[in-house]
Amino acid sequence: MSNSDKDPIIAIATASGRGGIGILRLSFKKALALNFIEALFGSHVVLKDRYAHLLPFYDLEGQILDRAIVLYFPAPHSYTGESVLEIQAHGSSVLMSMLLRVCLEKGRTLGLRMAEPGEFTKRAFLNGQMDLAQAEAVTDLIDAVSESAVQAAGRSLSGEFSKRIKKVDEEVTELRAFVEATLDFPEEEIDVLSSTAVTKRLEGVRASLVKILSQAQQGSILREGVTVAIVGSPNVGKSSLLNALAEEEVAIVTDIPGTTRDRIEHWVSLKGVPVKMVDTAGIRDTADVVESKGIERTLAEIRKADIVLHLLDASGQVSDDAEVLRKVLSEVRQGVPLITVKNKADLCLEPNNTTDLCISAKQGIDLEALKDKVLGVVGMATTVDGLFMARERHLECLREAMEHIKIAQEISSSMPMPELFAEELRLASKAFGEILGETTTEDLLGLIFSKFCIGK
Ligand SMILES: Nc1nc2c(ncn2[C@@H]2O[C@H](COP(=O)(O)OP(=O)(O)OP(=O)(O)O)[C@@H](O)[C@H]2O)c(=O)[nH]1
Ligand SMILES: [Mg+2]
Repeated sequence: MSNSDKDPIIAIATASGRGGIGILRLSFKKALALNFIEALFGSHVVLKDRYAHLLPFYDLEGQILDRAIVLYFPAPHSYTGESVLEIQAHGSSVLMSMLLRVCLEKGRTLGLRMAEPGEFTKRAFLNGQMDLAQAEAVTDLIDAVSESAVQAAGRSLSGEFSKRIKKVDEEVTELRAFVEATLDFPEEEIDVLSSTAVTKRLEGVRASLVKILSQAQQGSILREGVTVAIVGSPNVGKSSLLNALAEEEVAIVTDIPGTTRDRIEHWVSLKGVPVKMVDTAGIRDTADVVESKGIERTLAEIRKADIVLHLLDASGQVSDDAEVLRKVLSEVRQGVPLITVKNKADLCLEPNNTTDLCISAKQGIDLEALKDKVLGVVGMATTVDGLFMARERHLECLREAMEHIKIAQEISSSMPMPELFAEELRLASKAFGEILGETTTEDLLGLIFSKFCIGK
């Protein structure tokens, strides 16, 4: 039998491992509250709403396992919108699994089962405590890899992203209602679509969407991060650059060409944006089997990267194998920015009269400019404050909505067909609804929540 959204559920909410406190959480229908309190703590126990009680917790044989802080949140004033019991015990992973096992045993007759990943949040969503974009922000907050990502996820969680979506959806819906109202008066049809009121409002919707889309795109970069492959001839200083940006000795650096054989990745935070820097084997013609394999990996990295950073030697000491490099750089996927940077500026006697950035990985010269350049090509150069977190799924919905708005614009400027116009607006609204989870299918919901951690 498959699990139901109505079953009482339990999970350990805290991360496994040693910790001061470990928390178990149960969620169930309000009608079962007294039964659960009795089953877990005994018939004499009465719990006040949202009040911290210190209670002994016994195993099935009546042995005390721990004294725990117990909180009872009656429905609907809880995370899930159901009634919730929270048991805060000492954070030992063994103790936590014992408590979990005993709770499952004691709650067996009440139908208690282990929660699936994300099931608490799924219930919060199903019970209207939050919309889907907010629910997704919960796990984005937990998974955030930088301070900016935390802030952005927090903003989405508090509903800022959803509010923006709702606002533009409202504009679309009003406009649709306005046009649909005229369908009842066919003699006025022709004027309505091309009227300045409609074109202006539609243009306003498009402008709002452009803005939301660009901010959502930035937000999704905070979530997913950016992968930068550092490539170039041997000895140009790729590994030195990785170390300089990582501010630690991640990769081996020597003056022997062909030092790096394998790809070495390291996450760095560039002004709050998570960036995965990938150092690669220097590219040249070689008979060395190991080095060749390394260079094959370099090619694979070039194909995978969001940005390719092509490092050159500014000192003239490394003669680039231009032919090999040209071939290699033709591997760069279409639309992926290629940044050419010269290294060893400190050894460079002539002034840099190209537009290429000239840095020194070893001396730390102009690394800030390099960071700005990297952030610039992904549209993150300006401040990342005030962003909200978004996912690829949201971007797809926004792009779809945008398509429908564009078609509506074409219709309004060329054909007097209010039905078609209204239909495009309806489809745009549907795309917004998918972001918020109003029109999302059960399968997609399952997929989204299955990516959560257990206990959330
Ligand atoms: N003077 C100077 N030397 C540098 C600079 N950056 C790197 N080097 C030196 O250049 C040599 C090669 O540096 P690596 O970082 O190992 O070069 P690489 O591109 O990773 O080389 P492979 O792994 O062989 O492909 C080392 O001796 C570094 O100390 C720089 O900015 N200035
Ligand atoms: Mg190297």
